[in-house]
Amino acid sequence: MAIVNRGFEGRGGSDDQRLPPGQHLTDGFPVLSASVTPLIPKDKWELTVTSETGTQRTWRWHDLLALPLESPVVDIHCVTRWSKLGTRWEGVPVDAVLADVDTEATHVMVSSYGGYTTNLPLTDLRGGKAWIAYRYDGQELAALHGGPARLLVPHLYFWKSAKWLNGLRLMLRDEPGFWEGAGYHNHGDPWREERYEFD
Ligand SMILES: Nc1nc2c(c(=O)[nH]1)N[C@H]1C(S)=C(S)[C@@H](COP(=O)(O)O)O[C@H]1N2
Ligand SMILES: [Mo]
Repeated sequence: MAIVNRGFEGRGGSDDQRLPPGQHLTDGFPVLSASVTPLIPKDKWELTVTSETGTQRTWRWHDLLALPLESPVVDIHCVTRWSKLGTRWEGVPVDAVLADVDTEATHVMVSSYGGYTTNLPLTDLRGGKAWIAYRYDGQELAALHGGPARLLVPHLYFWKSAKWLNGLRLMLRDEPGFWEGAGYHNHGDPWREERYEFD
């Protein structure tokens, strides 16, 4: 297993400075799921990356473990107004699964076991800003929180961090995901309070 284990620091400053507008701190770790928790054994888990031309590459559990491991420590912000500071994750940068993908895509549709979807600009997933996380706080990521593996995109509201990650579909045009098609903001930057469609 390749271990790089770069450390990451959350945004600096006092707790207040780290709290985006309209958010409050929580010490717990609330569970927010639009579906029942799908239970995916690791040896059945797959992540399929599909390019805009239809070329697919599927990563299985042992493929994921062979990629460089990073340990981001990040603040997370749910659009329902809770934020949690300094959460400790381990996972693989999304860059690693996109490295060999030949694409002109501008956007990505992320999909989950259970049917959840969320869309992002490709630039929000690249450049060391997003991870495929499979450990949380020193333990295997619990199924309730998206295990075996979830997306972690801490600079956007947490609904973009799809649990039970199963697919990344590269797109030449943007399309709304589950919440984005139901009145939530297309982008979801907590520092700009991009909560709802017309914010
Ligand atoms: N597959 C899936 N991913 C999801 C969700 C979901 O309902 N299904 N909820 C989102 C929302 S709104 C939030 S706040 C976080 C919650 O993650 P947690 O339950 O680990 O706190 O997961 C996000 N990812
Ligand atoms: Mo959320």
